[in-house]
Amino acid sequence: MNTTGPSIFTKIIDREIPADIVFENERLIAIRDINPQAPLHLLVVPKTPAFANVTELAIGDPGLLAEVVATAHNLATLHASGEYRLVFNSGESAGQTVFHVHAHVLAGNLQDHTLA
Ligand code: D5M
Repeated sequence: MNTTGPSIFTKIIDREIPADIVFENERLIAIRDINPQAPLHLLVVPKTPAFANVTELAIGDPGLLAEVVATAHNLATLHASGEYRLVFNSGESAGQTVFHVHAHVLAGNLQDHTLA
């Protein structure tokens, strides 16, 4: 649970700050990462702020996690070849900086990249 006020993603969902939104429905939003690590680098973000990381999401709403994965596939197909890398940083020491669960969708020439 987020105890430090609205996350940057909640502010984007609420249109308080701008973002390049590529997909949105009632439960998810997808935006272009502000600091892309691959030719295609999207973030698929559940709108609920209830889950800080993918473990919490998997336990709390596995259907929503499945929707994140399906959306990643659909967007990688629409914006790239359909092949993609899905990354969930979970915890500060793993590189997580925003504690509102989100999937990094990376696609295109990833051979030279390690992790987002
Ligand atoms: O990933 C957090 C990601 O969020 C990181 O790759 C940068 C991205 N980010 C941060 N602020 C923005 C805005 N305003 N627009 C788009 N993308 C943003 P993590 O896994 O927590 O390190």
